[in-house]
Amino acid sequence: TPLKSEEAIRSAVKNLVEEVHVVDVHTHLFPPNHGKLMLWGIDELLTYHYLVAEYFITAPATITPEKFFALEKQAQADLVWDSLFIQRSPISEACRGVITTLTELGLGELVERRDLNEVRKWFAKQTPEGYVDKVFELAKIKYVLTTNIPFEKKETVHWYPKAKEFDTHRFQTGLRVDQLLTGNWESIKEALDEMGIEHTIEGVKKLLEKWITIMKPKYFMAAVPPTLEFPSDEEMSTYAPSTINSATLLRRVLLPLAEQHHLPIALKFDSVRPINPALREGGDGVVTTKVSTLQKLCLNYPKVKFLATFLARVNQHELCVLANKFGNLHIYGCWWYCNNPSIVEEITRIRVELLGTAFTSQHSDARVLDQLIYKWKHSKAVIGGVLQDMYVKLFHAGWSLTREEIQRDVERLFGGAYEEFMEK
Ligand code: FIX
Ligand code: ZN
Repeated sequence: TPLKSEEAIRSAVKNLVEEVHVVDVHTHLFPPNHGKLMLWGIDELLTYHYLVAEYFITAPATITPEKFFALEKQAQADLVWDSLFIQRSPISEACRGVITTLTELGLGELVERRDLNEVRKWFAKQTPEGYVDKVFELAKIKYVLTTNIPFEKKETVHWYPKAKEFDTHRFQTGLRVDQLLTGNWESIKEALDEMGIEHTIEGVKKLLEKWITIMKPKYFMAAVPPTLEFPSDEEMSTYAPSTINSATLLRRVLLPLAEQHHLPIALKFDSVRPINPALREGGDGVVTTKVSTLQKLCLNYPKVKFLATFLARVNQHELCVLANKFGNLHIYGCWWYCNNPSIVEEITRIRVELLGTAFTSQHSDARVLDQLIYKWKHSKAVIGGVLQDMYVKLFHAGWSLTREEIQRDVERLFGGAYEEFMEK
């Protein structure tokens, strides 16, 4: 039965978005059996690189990044807590996220008392396995995609020579290959040596094929360095066979592998790393690159599927137009510096207006398990609000809507469209 009024539509959309179980198409999470790689709990939340960067804007000159990072995690967390939550109100998006998370976990009273040590005691009573269940349930997650880097020893020990079981029901893998696009030959060489593979382009292909067999990834993923230009065939043909750089690794390794193994490539554009190295993970910046690099990829490689997200706000409109032209391109999420309510709202409006439901409205990029709770709650509030407006406009245009129809669309925007794209 059609919904009869604007109010009925608004309330149905609000409720359906709140209740939908999401596919989180990009995170940096690990399952419990990957030991220390699984980050969770209050001290990890407080030392998230977004908060560490924010902390340093306020930190006294005596606490340099070097000194800060030399401290124990708990001491780092104490500094962040004192500066960003006690000395001033935690109104930034990253700070508010910590509060939302704790509140949703039922720790509102401890937050009210600003009692960090009691919060720590609560977390000390959780087990990693039990906590994964709790967070997935609270955040309403179907499954997440993880970031798995075959060039990072601390990760590969969990896979090779003997692979640990991966809870693929809730954690699906993504093969992260930034080293190819940055042409980081040193680190590629190390990974080749580890498996006794020769140092050639063919060798890099072999290496990645091994990792595809081991990790069974759903896609390749890489951040695109701002300097990477799509090389012309002419340029490619002039490379000496021995020259190994990012252009060769892209054209002769990554793209052919993606095609042969039917693995989409998820790209992230517009980050520049690092603009302040002392801040470590928090030191990366945003830069506006050319959306046409992606257009050339989509056009020249029609058999390869691309997932893409851009960090620069100004590129969002151009990206939507591109996605409107290429069936082998799927937009996902509002990444990092775009994952703020004001920008999520703007981006979501443009996307719905140009693409309907053929995109993935958000990914969490969570590094700390608990962040799933706030990232999804905050995003859903904004995206849900935008969708309410869209459906109300459609209603006033003369289109009747049922709750089931809205539910179908909402499911697409929070994971269904991604799954349809992956199955294409
Ligand atoms: O490249 C990425 O996947 C980025 O998301 C991260 O490197 C970044 O540090 C981050 O966590 C942003 O949200
Ligand atoms: Zn990420």
